[in-house]
Amino acid sequence: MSGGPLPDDAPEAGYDYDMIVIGGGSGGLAVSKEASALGKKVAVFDFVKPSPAGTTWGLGGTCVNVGCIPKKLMHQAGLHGGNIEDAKSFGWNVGATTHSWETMVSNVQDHIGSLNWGYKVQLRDKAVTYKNEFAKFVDAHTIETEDKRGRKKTYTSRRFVIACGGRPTYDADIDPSLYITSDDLFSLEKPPGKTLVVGASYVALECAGFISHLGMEAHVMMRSIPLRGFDQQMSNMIVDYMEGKAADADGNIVSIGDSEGGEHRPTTQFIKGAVVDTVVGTADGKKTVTWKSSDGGQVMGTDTYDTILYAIGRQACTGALALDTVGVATERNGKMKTTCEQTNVPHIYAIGDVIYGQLELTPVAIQAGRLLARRLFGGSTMQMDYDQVPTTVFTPIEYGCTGLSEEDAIEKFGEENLEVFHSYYQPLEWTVPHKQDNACYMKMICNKLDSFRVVGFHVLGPNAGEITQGVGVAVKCGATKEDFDNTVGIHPTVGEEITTLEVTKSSGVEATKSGC
Ligand code: FAD
Ligand code: NA7
Repeated sequence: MSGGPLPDDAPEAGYDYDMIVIGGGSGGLAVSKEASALGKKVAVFDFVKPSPAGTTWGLGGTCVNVGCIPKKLMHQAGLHGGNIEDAKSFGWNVGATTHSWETMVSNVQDHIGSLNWGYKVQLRDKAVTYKNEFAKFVDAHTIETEDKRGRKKTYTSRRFVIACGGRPTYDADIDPSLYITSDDLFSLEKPPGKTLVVGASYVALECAGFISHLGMEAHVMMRSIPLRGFDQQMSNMIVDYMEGKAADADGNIVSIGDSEGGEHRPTTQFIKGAVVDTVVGTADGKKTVTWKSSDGGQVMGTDTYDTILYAIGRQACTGALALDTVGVATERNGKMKTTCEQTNVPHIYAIGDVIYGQLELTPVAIQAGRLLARRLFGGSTMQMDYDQVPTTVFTPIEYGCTGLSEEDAIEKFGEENLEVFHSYYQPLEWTVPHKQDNACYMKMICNKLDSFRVVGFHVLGPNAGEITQGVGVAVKCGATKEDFDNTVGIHPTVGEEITTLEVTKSSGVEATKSGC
């Protein structure tokens, strides 16, 4: 179809498609498959511009290629190192072990390749047109696209869904050839070696965690607090664990591994209250970093690294969409404010990481996409609920949570109206290898004014994600503390702790444990 902009109420048959989706990641694939299943003519455009280091990848977006999937697999690779150590205590005669980064990357990338292929097959089976072309708007109902050979085309659609996600933020003051981001890490051909991770959130701590657990030195440069937005007690406990510290029986933070017979596990060094000042490449390909205090002040230190990994947040990829030509408003970070996933332009919708003020998580993008398609084309009225979304940070000690952080709960309900039940605990499987007694912790935040309804749940320990997924359902259903107490535990599991929490923070009674 050609011609100028079509009126918004033009018959759907007048356009090339009923719906064009820009971005074939978690959200874009979900919304396009659902809309097609509901009988609509749908096209999805997905194109990956190479990172400054030249990395590119296939269909499926961030999660599959440079996010959740390779991250979780490499986290698992790191945990296996610890499992091999633990196995000795269980009687296994384990010889000298080494880790091959190259083997891990090759196998992880093979799996990703199979997922990329699987998505193409799914789109074909579900009659969604897939174009490996980069899209931008030229008018309200038309996009112009460009493929990798520079060939341009235009397509029209009745509706659009912007699902173009985000890419890592780069430090404008540092030469990008001197560092990498999460876009590059998971496909690095050689091990990163001694690594400085800049940033102290989700991506930074997860990557530093598995790098150190794979046997390389990892330092984290944290300019303020860890895991901004997450419960700070839990976040600081993660840092303590990564630094090789944990609470003793009296609740004091001590270094582990120092005591005789104590645990020896890989640690990560934190450079706190600091930001990068300069990075200089050395003749042998290393990078010398100088850092200064984050209040902008004096130079604090310098060190030389094999790799610098920046994980200082992500920018929405909306800058290249020419959204101003169609009047879609964006915030300073490039994200869009939406109402029920609708932008300020009625026939243009947004889902996933590009929505302003919402969680950047794969299942959130998928759920929002599916529900949007069902509302648009299936007569559904079901809205996406962005509250009480469970999530997990895959640091060496995993952290799962759902509902409010303690800080947010206090702000919302008032400290006097909350009761926090908490406990340190030791997974049974940690006892034989004598792993730290009080590194694992759980707390349940309850609203006293509402039958002790659980408004926040937080757990630090092995398999935290698996536990939190189940608890997430209960919390979403409005479970009270009594509901958890009345549920019979599964023994001996870590999860049974949710049924036995007794000590309240307000009582001041020690919640630490020493052994089983
Ligand atoms: P994306 O998946 O980013 O997809 C957007 C797609 O659009 C991309 O393929 C992009 O190349 C393409 N595109 C962009 N612009 C255009 C254009 N103009 N034309 C055509 N195509 C375009 N979430 C979790 O739930 N659990 C985790 O454990 C987790 N771990 C993560 C680890 C890392 C290191 C990172 C970076 C993220 C992680 N996330 C995790 C977040 C998760 O990956 C994102 O929330 C999710 O991928 C967002 O999906 P999306 O559909 O919004 O965008
Ligand atoms: P986040 O969650 O946006 O966090 C960014 C982190 O980087 C945070 O610790 C920031 O510190 C820090 N930061 C930001 N700018 C700088 C500079 N210039 N120097 C040093 N440190 C800086 O980003 P992530 O990449 O971890 O995660 C983004 C999403 O991807 C996340 O929601 C996951 O779902 C996947 P601050 O706290 O602001 O001081």
